[in-house]
This record gives sequence, C-alpha cells and structure tokens, in this order.
Amino acid sequence: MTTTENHTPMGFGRMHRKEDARFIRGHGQYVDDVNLPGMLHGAVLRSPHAHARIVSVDTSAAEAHPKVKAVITGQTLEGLNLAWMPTLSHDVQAVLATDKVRFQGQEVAFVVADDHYAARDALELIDVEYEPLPPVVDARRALEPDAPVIRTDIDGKRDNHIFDWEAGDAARTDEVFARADVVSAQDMLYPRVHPAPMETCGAVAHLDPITGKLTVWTTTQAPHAHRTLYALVAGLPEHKIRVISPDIGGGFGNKVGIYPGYVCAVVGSIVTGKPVKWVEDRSENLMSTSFARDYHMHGEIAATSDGKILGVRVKVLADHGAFNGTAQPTKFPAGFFSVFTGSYDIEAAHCAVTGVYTNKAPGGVAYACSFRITEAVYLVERLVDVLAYDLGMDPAELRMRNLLRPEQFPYVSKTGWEYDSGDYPRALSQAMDIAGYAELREEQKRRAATGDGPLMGIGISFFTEAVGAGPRKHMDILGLGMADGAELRVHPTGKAVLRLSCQSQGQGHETTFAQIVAEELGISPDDIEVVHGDTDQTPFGLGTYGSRSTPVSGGATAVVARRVRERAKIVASAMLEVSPDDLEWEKGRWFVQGDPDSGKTIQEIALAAHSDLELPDGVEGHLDATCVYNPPNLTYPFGAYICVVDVDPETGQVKVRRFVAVDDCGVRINPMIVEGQVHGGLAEGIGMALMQVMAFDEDGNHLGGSFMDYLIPTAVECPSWELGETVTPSPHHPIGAKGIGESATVGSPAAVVNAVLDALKPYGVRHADMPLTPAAVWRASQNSPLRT
Ligand code: PCD
Repeated sequence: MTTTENHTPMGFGRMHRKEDARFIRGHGQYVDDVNLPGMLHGAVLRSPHAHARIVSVDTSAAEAHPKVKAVITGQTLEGLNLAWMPTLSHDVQAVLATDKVRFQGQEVAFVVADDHYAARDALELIDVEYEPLPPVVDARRALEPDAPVIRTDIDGKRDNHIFDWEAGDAARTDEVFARADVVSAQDMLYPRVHPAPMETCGAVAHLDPITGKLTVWTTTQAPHAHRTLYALVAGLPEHKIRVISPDIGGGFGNKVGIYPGYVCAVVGSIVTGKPVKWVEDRSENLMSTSFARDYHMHGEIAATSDGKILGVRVKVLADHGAFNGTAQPTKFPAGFFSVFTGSYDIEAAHCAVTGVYTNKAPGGVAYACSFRITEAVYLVERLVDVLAYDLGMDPAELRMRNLLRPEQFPYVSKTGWEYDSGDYPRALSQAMDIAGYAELREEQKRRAATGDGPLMGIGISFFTEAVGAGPRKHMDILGLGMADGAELRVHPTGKAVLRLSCQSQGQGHETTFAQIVAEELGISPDDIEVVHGDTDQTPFGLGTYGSRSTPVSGGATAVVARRVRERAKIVASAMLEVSPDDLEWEKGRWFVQGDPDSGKTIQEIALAAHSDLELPDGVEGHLDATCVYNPPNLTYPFGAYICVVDVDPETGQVKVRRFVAVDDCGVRINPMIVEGQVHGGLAEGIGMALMQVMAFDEDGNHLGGSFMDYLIPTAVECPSWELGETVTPSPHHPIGAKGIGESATVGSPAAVVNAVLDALKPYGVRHADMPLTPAAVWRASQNSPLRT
C-alpha cells in the first residue's frame, strides 16, 4: 500500500488532503478559535440528580458576582417561550429545566460573564433546592406498571413508553420458524456508548443589535437544518440567521442535534446584546450530549440442520433516555434497524422495537452508523455465530452458504430494502485469502492441542449498510426532505468554486469533492475550492451523517459538473463554429469529432463564456450551474471482516492480533481517504467491543464522565490493519460511489466479539455482552467445567 506519493490526480485517485495544510500546522479554525470584540462567556449549571423535582432556584448571589452579566434559568426561558425545544424525533426537550430534572448532568441554569472562569465560578453561587425522586435507570424497569413516570410534562402521560414499531412479516416468519430444524436464540445488549469526538460541542452566538441578524458559529454537522430549527423556534426569518460551522474536530453523529447550550448562547446574546461563547468540557460532552445504541435485543434465527438460514425474528427494547432526541428520518423510529436481515438470503423476517424513556441523557444518535444499522449488523452477525456454535459448523462456511449471490441484485430484502448491488462471496473469499483462514484454523487447533499460551480466536463479520438518505419522498427530518444542493461556478480563468450543503468533520471533503469536479471537467483539484459550513454561502441541504455526503452531495456534485460540461459544449461549439452534435468530450476538453486537433480546453471555454463571444439564442453566458440531488435509492456498501485475537484465560486480557478488512464502497474517489476512514472505524469498533460503555449506578449516577473511565482506543490496542477491496459500483449513483465513512464502525464490533467468543469456545461460552473487558471475559468463562 502506497500512502506517501503526492501528485494531484486529474480526478479520482490517491491524493493528500488539501485541508491538511492547515490541520497539521495547527491552523484549523474551530468554534473555540472564534473571538469577537466584547464577547462574553457562558457556562451551564447541571443537575447532580438523575431525577428530582426543582423546588427553587436562587440566582441572587451569582447575579451579584462583579463579572456576571446575566443568569438565565428555566423560568427566564419560560417567559420567552423557549424553555422547551423540539427534538429531531417530534418530542420536546427542556432547554433549561423548569419542573424536574430528568438525568444527571441536565441543564438547569446558564451564567454569562466577562470571562470563562468567572462564569464557571458563578455556577457555584446558584442555589438550587431539589426534591429527589426515584430514578428509572433500567430500560426493563421503565415499562413496569409501578415505575416512576419520567415525562410528567406530557399531558396525560402515565408511563414511560415512547413507541412500538414493527417491520417484516410476523405470520410468515412464525411459519418458517415452525418448520425449521434448528432455532437458536440469544439475548444481547448493544451497550450505551458515546461518539466522543476530539472537539467537544460549543457555539458563539451574536445577535447584531443594529442589523437584527443572528450569527451562530457552532459545531454542527447540519448547518442548514440547524438554521431552519432556530428559525422555527425563535420565530426569526431564515435570512436573519446565519449558521457557520467552521472546522469541526470530529462529529461521529455527536454534532447532528441541537443542544441546550447552543440555545442558551443565543439567548445570552439576546439578553446582553453581546456575542456569547459557550464551549462544553469533556465531562459535559460525555454526560449530556447524544449517546448511541442502548439496544436490548432478543434475537432468534431459524435454519435447517445443514445450515440453510430460513428466518430471523427480533424483539428490541430501545432505551432513549429522558427525551426522545434520536436523530433519524421521521418515518423510522428505530432508524434503519430493519436491515437486520443482513447479507443473507432468507425467507422471512420480523422485528418489533419498543422505545422507552429512562433517567439518562437523551439522544440515540447514529454514532458512525446510518441510523441503527450498527445494532442490526451486530445482532445478525452474532446470531449467525450462535447458530454456527449450535450446529457445530464453521462460521465462514455457514456465511458462504447463505450470502446473497451476485445474480440476486438488485435484491429486495424481506423487510423492504432494495440492495442496489453487490458481490458478497467475492469479498468474503478475499478476506479469507488475506487472512489465510485455513492456516489460522490449523494454528488454532495446534495451540488447543498443546494447551500452550493464550487462547486463539478467529471472528468473522459480514455486513451490508444502507447509506445516503433520502430519497426525499420516503425520508425527512422534521418535515425537511433528505435531498441536498450543489452549486458550481467556473471563473473566467477556469478555476472553480463548488458550494455544498454537507459539512466535513475531518473526512476530507475539500479534497474529494474537488476530485469529483476534476473527474467530470478535467480541472485540477488544486484549482477547485470547496465551500461548505456557512448557510449564507451554500445551497440548502440536510448535511453530513449516515455517510450520506458521497451518496447525496457527491451525486449533486457530479450532476452539477455535468451541467457545466454541457454548457461548455455549447460555448465550445460557438467558438469552433460547429454544431454541438459534432463535438466529443475528453477529460478537460471538447473537440471536433474526427479532427482531434481542433478543440477547446475547459479553461479556454471558461474565458470565452465570460467574453463578448456571440452565443446561440437562449444560451446565457458564464459557466455556472446548480443542482438539487434527490437520490433514487440508498447505496449499499458492504464488507467482510476477519479478526484474530489472543485471549489470556487467567486475566481475561484480549489482544487483537490481526484484523483483515475487505470493503466495497463502489468507485473510490480517493482510495487514501477511504483507507483512512476504514482505519478510524476499525479502531472505534475495537473500542466498543472491548472497552467502552456508558455505565450508570442504580441512582442514575453517570460512571463514565471522563476519559479515565470511558476508554478511547489508541494505537496500543490496534494491530496493523490489513485491508483489501472489491469495487461493485452503485448502479444508480452518478459516479458509482457508495458511502464508506461508517462501514468499519458498523462491521468491526461483531468481528472482534465473535473472535473473543471463538477463543472462549473450549470453555463452553456461547455469548457474552460487550464490552469484553478483562473482567467480562474472565466472568464469562467462570462456569466452565474447565475451571474446576
Ligand atoms: N469517499 C471516497 N470514495 C467513496 C466514498 C467516500 O473517496 N466511494 C470519501 C468521501 O469523499 C469522504 C469520505 O470518504 O471524504 C467519507 O465519505 P462518506 O462515506 O460519504 O461519509 P460523509 O458523509 O462524508 O461523512 C460522514 C461520516 C460519518 S456519518 C461519520 S459518523 C464519521 C465518518 O464520516 N465521522 C467522521 N468519518 C469521519 N472521519 C473523520 N475524520 N471525522 C469524523 O467525525 Mo455519523 O451519522 O455522523 O454518526
């Protein structure tokens, strides 16, 4: 693998990231780098209780602090009708608590002061009297008839139930289960985890008292969606709101929603007439911003005795925390969980998901996951391994036997997803070749026979993702259809600027989107500026998450460049005095068919388009185009992963020795960036499988409020990744690309867990829940006869 060359390809290909010129020199401009004249600083007072009634809030001592400019409470906000804000899932969330606090770390008051330190100090001067209430920490407890009701703010609410949702065909699934030779069932938990981006969340809000325009610099993956939400909540017209998302230090879904702190910064600016900065610290980020997963799953898989999978049946209890703040398309309360049939050719499937409130932070974001696909992939890939265990079959062979075959595409799954393209057996074979699967099994046998050293485990996962939401007729968020815009302007000298509605958080859009234009127009990526993250300068669109930028905005970019190319053709025909029909395109140039020497480069055409050249009637000058891309379908990236671990049975310590990842994301725009995306996602997968959980004690105290307790994987836990690739272009995407940003996070946890459980097989361990910490591994093997 070569990663060092740095020539600029005229289109797709390996190329160093343009944005790294500033990032590696430490010159990124993040929200916390925004400093405005007269700017004040805000800090949030948070609840120490998971569930308590607010008896009184006394702010007088804080207000008397010489550096404090304002103290805002739930009561202040009630007066402005801003105490509650809409969530992305048609619920409401308290901006600052008025009646009760519903999770530990919930926002109770906001102090605005001359500097950050004074604001923090003054928090301690606020006197809040709480009357503690019994908390609901466990999702199952939430549904018990005598459970305390968390959402007493909702009229007539008498329980903690949020929704019931189903997909698939229950009757047909029961029928295939009835005639199956084998049914394997397993309860499993996908624990609550957190995206934990390097940069925490924050905002600088400035309501200009002269122009009445509100500018918010903020950590958002979806600047336009945020602007619309502010417009709806504050009743300001959109043209009076500018949302700027500067450089973002990692998003991973954490920066999709709107947090109370952002709204408080805006209110702080309104109240003081000054710009107000609020940036949370690490503990605030971990304790109060959107978590992910927390899915309690019961899965069943039915098969014939020779390993033909017939059906999958699932029941899920989804813990959504205190407010239903899940970020996902409206019609999908459990996100895209219904892709849980995975990559297999099965006869029937059914799932039922129930959402509940608990006294924990709200959210349920798609952390490196296109809306609950990570949970779905983990479920089915664990079930397949459990089935292999019960059948005494090799898990690779069982998968090979059941994978969809290339000729079945486009394939409509039993829960209604139309998989666009794939060659699954090829990807799995490649992974097995790279890993040397047969030799690994030999080695495992040898080591078991000698009983020497640590236990060896080999884990496989095969995943299919559905990324790139819309189409807009099926998918919206708060009524906003999931389509995205692009605008391309070619300047007279042939340099170009591309304006996008999506927003990079580190994945390199300034490079790859320039490469798409380069591929289509033959203008060097170095000559194409990509503008994003400023609602005043970019077209409307729903932003970046669920790996949708390439599938949606990437489509928009290819289409807009092709429109420019067609315009260029007409200009070239006027320049060359031939009919446009006589022209042929080669990258960067229109030329006369049969006379390759007479042609015009895109740069020459750009200049002519801005000159006094006579153009045919109805053809406007200049070389610009716009596009709104409404994807016809999602794209379906897939991959085959194999993980090899060594497990020390005495300490429970797991070492990931090797990790092979074969990914197929269709056409790769920049293979170097794609590989980087995969590396990052694999590391995250190891983190979730082995180290991470947002744990709570029985009082609802958060036990993971710092990186001392909530562990982030580092190079130490990661092996040197071994990557492969296959390329199955998406048939409906303009450049055949599928998303990649989340693939590895989606696919890798199951491979790691399957590997650890494969190692523990001699101990009779069939399943253990993540994270497989040394303690968990040790505990899982305790009941084994081998222990006595
Ligand atoms: N690509 C290429 N080719 C292909 C595909 C793709 O080249 N075929 C590339 C592109 O262009 C970019 C990347 O790669 O650059 C990615 O892409 P995508 O897949 O489309 O995705 P996006 O949309 O762009 O992004 C998003 C993602 C997500 S979603 C996440 S989580 C994560 C990822 O991304 N995040 C992040 N990755 C990353 N990286 C970084 N650095 N940082 C961050 O933060 Mo979510 O839903 O939000 O949860």
